[in-house]
Amino acid sequence: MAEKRILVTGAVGQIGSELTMELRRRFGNDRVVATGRKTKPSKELEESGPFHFIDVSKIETVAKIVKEYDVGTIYHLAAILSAVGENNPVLAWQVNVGGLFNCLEVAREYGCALFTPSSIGAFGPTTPLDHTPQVTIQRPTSMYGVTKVSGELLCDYYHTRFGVDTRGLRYPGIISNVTLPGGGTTDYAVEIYYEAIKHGRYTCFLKEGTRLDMMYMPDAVEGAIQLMEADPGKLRHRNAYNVTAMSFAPEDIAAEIAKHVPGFTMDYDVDPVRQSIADSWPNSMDDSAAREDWGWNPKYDLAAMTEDMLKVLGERHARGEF
Ligand code: AKB
Repeated sequence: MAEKRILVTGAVGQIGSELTMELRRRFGNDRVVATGRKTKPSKELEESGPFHFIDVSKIETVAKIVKEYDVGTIYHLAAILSAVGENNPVLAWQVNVGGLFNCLEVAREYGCALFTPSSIGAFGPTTPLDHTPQVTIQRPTSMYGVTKVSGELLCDYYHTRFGVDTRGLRYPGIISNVTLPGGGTTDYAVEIYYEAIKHGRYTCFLKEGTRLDMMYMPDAVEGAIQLMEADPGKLRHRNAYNVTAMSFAPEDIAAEIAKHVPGFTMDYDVDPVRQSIADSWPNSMDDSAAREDWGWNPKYDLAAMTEDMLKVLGERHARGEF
């Protein structure tokens, strides 16, 4: 019998574009079906394996692909990020909750395993903000957070009630150099590298002292695949695991960049919407449950990530890509 295929939704997005290519490298190009909603995929993504446009808020479009390709695992990444969600709460609910609900229903019907990211956004101002425990108060104040908590509950429900193999990670801010993030609160930590290379300076929309958990993309991709490959018997949590790799404030990342970009400077022009979202999120999470249950062990800290980001983006800039 042919091996079941893997479906990635949101494959054109920040995480999806890199996760899809890594899944294709590991499991074979033809085994990984990439999907997006509107944005044109890169040439590499489109030509290395199957690609389709679907709309996760229309269940029949998800079911059709799952049936046609005999999908066994869904990486459901299509989502609206926190700042965009705050500007358009209705859209955030429809995509983040409606889309996940549809994917869970399809997973139930066709017997698929399902990965979906939760976020540090699933926490709120009444959560302990330092060493945030795996199981704790979750009363977020952003619409994004409301959709993430709802999604975690749905994953728990589908696992307990229907036996769907649901797995998830509470991602922190993800820093990457292939596809830009689309409207999150932690985006400053990506933009700062592009601006450092282009202009040697950056204006930050979060204020000094705003500490948040962060992670470099190679660890984010590895974590998702590692969790999906983990022994199901070892997984104590089916909603989402806390995972982090580093925690820093804007001035820390600026200081690290300045070690490589002489004369680099940063000033601040605070965006009140994103600042208030960031203030409601943890400073640093406790990810010991992920370490114990399935061996989470990120490789990149701030120094190693900064070195790699500046090298990769420096090469892209020299090629005239931005
Ligand atoms: C966002 O800032 O919205 C995301 C997240 C932390 O979930 N990057």
